[in-house]
Amino acid sequence: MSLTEALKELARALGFCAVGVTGAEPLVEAESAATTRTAEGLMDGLTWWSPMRAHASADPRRALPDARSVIALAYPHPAPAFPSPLKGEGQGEGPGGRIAAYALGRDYHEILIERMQPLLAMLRERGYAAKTYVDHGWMLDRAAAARAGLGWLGKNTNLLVSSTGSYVLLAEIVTSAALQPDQPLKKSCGTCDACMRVCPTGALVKPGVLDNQRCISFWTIEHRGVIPRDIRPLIGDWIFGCDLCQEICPVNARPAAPDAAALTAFGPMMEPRPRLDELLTLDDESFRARFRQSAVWRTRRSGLLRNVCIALGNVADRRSLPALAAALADDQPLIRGHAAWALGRLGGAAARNALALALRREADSWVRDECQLAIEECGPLAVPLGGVPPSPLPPAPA
Ligand code: B12
Ligand code: SF4
Ligand code: SF4
Repeated sequence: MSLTEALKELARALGFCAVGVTGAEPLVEAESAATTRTAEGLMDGLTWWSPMRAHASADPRRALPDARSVIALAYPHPAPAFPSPLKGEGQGEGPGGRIAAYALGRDYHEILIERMQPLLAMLRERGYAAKTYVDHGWMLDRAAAARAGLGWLGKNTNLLVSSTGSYVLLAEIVTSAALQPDQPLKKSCGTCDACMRVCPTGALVKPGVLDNQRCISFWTIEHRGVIPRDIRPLIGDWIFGCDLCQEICPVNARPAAPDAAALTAFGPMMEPRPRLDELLTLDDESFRARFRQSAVWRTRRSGLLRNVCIALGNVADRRSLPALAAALADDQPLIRGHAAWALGRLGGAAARNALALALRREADSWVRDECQLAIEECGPLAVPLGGVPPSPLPPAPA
């Protein structure tokens, strides 16, 4: 058996659902796509992204000058537990938020790095140099996978593995070994454009082209700080990532039976639709205990609770009013300001009272603005607060 065949066999035994090889030449077309998108502002907001990074990520030899081959790997992640419910459906005892399926178990970066170790060992035992990449390394993962014949790039920009779909995570091993290359697949989405039509924000601006600044996944995972007011209503009940353009994909609707052993690497799955008002009670310690092992950790507490407030504002279930009112006293202004926005969406006298009380003690100017705007969205005070609210509040009705 050749080294290429041995590596592929081992990769499959390790749970990778697709493995292919491509040469270590630069990913020229992908670099051009990345450069164009960067210039057009479609990558704006990713503070760690730059044209220099795009250029470096397209060159597998950058970190390993004697590289000859790239082994591209796809690992399955659990599919969403159920399709997105309609608004208000399945809310049980209180409204729930949605977490993208890839993040429901253990952080995939760790899983893929672990699973690649025997492949690295096989290469190194034979005297070859080898370097791993999983997502955060400087590599264009999808482009490498497509050139290595793992699947095709869908109109939702994701790599679609034939008979498996896009619920996969990608990794590469760049090596000095001269392996037998595979050819790119001659497959495409054809006339289907379901993902482009389902995207609630219009983020898929052209087939295969994503405007980062419109993608829910960007705002809920990558963006630090305040989420613009015009974006908030579009986020729906997503609190980490978004799977809508994958859930609709017909290739994902009929996948081959998932490798149960591979999925066990993700460990116990967290609740895919956690209660939003409960999440709002997490302090730093309980947030750590609940999410430290998961990709959700990336947002830290303040980012996740910001997202939770937005989801609560969108679901607009009055049962969440006490939790949102309590969040107006959080020590993080980011959470207080988004909680104020959510209360404005709920509206009514109780929300208005809570906002007016918060405004009296609030020192942060952005949170004050959010409180004032939210008060304007609520109905008039049912019970006057017993004092003249600070300007520019309208006078309480007699
Ligand atoms: C930055 C980033 C994001 C940004 C997106 C920024 C952007 N505009 O690309 C944000 C935070 C929004 C994001 C979201 C998601 N991401 Co992300 N992300 C990345 C990251 C770190 C870099 C991507 C990148 O280089 N973009 C630059 C553009 C130019 O490259 P590209 O997206 O690969 O685009 C290719 C295609 O669009 C294609 N193309 C170009 N023109 C055309 C035209 C047509 C017609 C077609 C069909 C294709 C096509 O060529 C491009 C080059 O290969 C990669 C990891 C990595 N190091 O590569 C993960 C990665 C792409 N993300 C991943 C995942 C899982 C997601 C989410 C599904 C998570 C979620 N559930 O919320 C969403 C999907 C959103 C979507 N519809 O794409 C996986 C994708 C797995 C897969 N099956 O493809 C990756 C590879 C991480 C990993 N190692 O597994 N992500
Ligand atoms: S992840 Fe969501 S917001 Fe982003 S392109 Fe897909 S459907 Fe649109
Ligand atoms: S939904 Fe249709 S167009 Fe979009 S990625 Fe899937 S097959 Fe391609």
